[in-house]
Amino acid sequence: MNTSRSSREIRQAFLEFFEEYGHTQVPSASLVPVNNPTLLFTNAGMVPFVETFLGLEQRPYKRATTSQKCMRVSGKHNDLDNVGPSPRHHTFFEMLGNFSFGDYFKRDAIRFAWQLLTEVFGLPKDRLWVTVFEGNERVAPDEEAEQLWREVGVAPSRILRFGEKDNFWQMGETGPCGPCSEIHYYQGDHPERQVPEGVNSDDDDYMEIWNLVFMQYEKDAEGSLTPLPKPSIDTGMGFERITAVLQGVRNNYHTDLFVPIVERLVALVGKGHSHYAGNVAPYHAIADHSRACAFLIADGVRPGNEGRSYVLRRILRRAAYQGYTLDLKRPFLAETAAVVIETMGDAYPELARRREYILQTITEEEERFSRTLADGIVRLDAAVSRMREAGETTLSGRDVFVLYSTYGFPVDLTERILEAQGLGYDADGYEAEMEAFRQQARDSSKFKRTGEAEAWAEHGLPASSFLGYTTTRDTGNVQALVVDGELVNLAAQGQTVQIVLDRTPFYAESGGQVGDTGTLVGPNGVVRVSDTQRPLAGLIVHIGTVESGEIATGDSVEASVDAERRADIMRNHTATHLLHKVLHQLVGEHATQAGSLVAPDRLRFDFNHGKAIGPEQLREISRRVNAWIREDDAVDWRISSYQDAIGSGAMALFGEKYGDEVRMVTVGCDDDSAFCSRELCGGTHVGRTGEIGAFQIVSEGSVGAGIRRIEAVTGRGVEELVEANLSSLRGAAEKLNVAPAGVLARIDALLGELKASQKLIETLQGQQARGALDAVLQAAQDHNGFRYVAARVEAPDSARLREMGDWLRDKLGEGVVVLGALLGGKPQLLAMVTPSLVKQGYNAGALVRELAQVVGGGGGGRPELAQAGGKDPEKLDEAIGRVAELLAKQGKG
Ligand code: ALA
Repeated sequence: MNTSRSSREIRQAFLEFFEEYGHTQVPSASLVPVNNPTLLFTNAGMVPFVETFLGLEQRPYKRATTSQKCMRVSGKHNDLDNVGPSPRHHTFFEMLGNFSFGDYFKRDAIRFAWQLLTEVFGLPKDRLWVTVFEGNERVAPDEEAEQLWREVGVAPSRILRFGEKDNFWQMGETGPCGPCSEIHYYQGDHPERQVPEGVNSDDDDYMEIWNLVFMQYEKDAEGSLTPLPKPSIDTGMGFERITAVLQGVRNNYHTDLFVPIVERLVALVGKGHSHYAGNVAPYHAIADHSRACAFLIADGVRPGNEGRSYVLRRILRRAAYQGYTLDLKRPFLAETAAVVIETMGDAYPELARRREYILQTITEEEERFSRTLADGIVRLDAAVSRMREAGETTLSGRDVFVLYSTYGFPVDLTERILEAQGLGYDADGYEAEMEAFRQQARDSSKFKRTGEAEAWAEHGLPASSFLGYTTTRDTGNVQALVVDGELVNLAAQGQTVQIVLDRTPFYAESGGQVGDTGTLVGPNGVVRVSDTQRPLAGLIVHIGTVESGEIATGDSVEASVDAERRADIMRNHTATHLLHKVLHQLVGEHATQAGSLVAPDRLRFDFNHGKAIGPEQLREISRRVNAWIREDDAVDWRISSYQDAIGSGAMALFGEKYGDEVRMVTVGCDDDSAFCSRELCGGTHVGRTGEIGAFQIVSEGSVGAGIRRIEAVTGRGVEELVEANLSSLRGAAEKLNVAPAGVLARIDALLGELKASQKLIETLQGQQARGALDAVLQAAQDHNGFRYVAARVEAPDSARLREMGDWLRDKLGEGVVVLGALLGGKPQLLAMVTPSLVKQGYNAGALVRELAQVVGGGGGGRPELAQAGGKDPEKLDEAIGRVAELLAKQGKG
């Protein structure tokens, strides 16, 4: 065995071995599965090929080999809790695999695997074990595989049978599946003591390294198995494990994949290697999670509270918390993630490309977590105080769960804090909450398929050729007509139809570009096409209504796309590429596409960026795109291999699935061009940027955490925008009676005038009110040696009424004030009595109570100040009129 092989060489050796046997090397797909919102993460090498196995998608090759980025943190394959303590479990890992899509089957799969392990990797045969499926009520025991293993030279005593759990593989509750055969490796020190019982046991000396799945069935939601169109092969070798074996170490964390990360961490913690040796679990968990975080963020996932984002948040916070237990109290994960980027950036260029963004995202989330940790401690303290008051010593499972789920507060931290205070928590209650939570996660990871694609696949139609890159009008033959979900031979006037032609210039909606509209004119009728869709790769379906006559299969039709609409779409599509590139230049490389709509009237572009883009920067973006338009650069495209395209710097989109052959659209990039965009794209584009005419951003905003949206118009859209804006400007100028250029100055002047007028109104109102109050004061009457006022006034609200009362009372010095006003049509009364008169028995509260009765209301207050409301506005004057009489009564008392 060659122990000096680096992990990079091992990966390469695997892929090259299969390439020699006619397998196409396909780059790893994104960790975020395409078109599959229900599968959280790519969790096996076969995930990108699911539709190929099911026969729904054709690829240009029948054999493939990959090193696929995988995550297993939720759903059926969930290893999170083992990560750290276990020497060989990971959240993120690489899966090496070889695939046959209806080409070779068991015999070659077994032959290849054995040859690679024993000849290329040089593993001793007497340390290898293989397992096969023992069968169940539906699937027979895999005697064939057993026989084939014997034929390649495996001793019969080393071939074991196991049940469904180990030897029947499925990705999720539904989807492609089949019996499998695993290869295990004995890594112990006593090969002579190997026993069959060690395989699939807890004994660490025995380790599964490779799984060969004989894909034969599709499992549906009811659990029934339907044979696949063609038996296929899917294999998965744990890359970290085989690296450990070939580097002669028993722990994956001791391979060159992890050592550099752990070393950086040891340096950061600063407690030396002996501390690491005594605390491997947190060191290893952090190393694992640093990889997961870097790769997830590189694939466009951001920390958040739902789905994938939540998983990233949990992993990142789990790592931050492990650091906390190592006394790392400052953000540190960017440092360990940087090692991941340094060591794996060449195999996975997306890491290197998005380096700054990855590190920044990690640090921001760590900072958020340390604030949450502080909040969680406050919450926990409050819960502890409540417990103490109630004389309890056990914190409820619900509380512990809420701390965990809401504050990301790890349960062992809660436990430690409680313990330190002689308290405990309800572990069973917590487990029950967690189980309910896990169940939810499982339910949402179920694998589903769309019925539409399935239905079309059943019709088994050949792919249509797309002519629309070079023309908008051509002839084609009707291959299939569907009315109400059924294949028909004829559709008549008024019917809604779906039509497949052998060739068509109509573009089917994809990559954000909307489907074309137009007409299909046949010998006996006309179909108006209102949309074009692509339910399956390669299948173009025209959706429309038979406008006149009828249309039949076999008809030769003249297919005409609405050319003007299409031209508008093409302008917007090319402009989207220019915008994307300019965003990279002005906002940063991380500003990658998160969604896009290319319609005739506008383009909408969503991209990853954490904050709003200011008006000046928006103007600069528009200016640059327009400069590019004026450069009139050629827009070219060519088909190339994915590798070459990426190698030449083309932007590939996260979450997009690319075949081996891709279409690369290039704008500029030659010697005389100041600009250059290269993007993988199947859409239709203008021939030169000058055709776009002009570009104008109409809005910028947020559409979720970390995602911004720009909407813009081009060509005719800009014309319309300019016209609409100019016409309202002209309208305003006309109304203001100035030239358009003078509108702003005129508005400023008018606003100034308006403000001055408002001020004047306020002053006059104040004066008027004071005048009225003066009159009230003048009319004060004498009573028993003091003066009082009793008057009806105008007041806008009770606060102003109160102010008036204060003013009058101050003017009187000693006395009584009673005011009545209608507020919102309802009578309101206010009474005030100065302190010396209160001593003599006068009482504002008693006054108001009696007066309020007159106006049909109630209220009261203190002897010095009281207020009341009533219902009967007609009686307000009568109430005021009774003041003298009431004062006379009070004075006597
Ligand atoms: N898809 C198989 C696995 O993940 C190879 O084990």
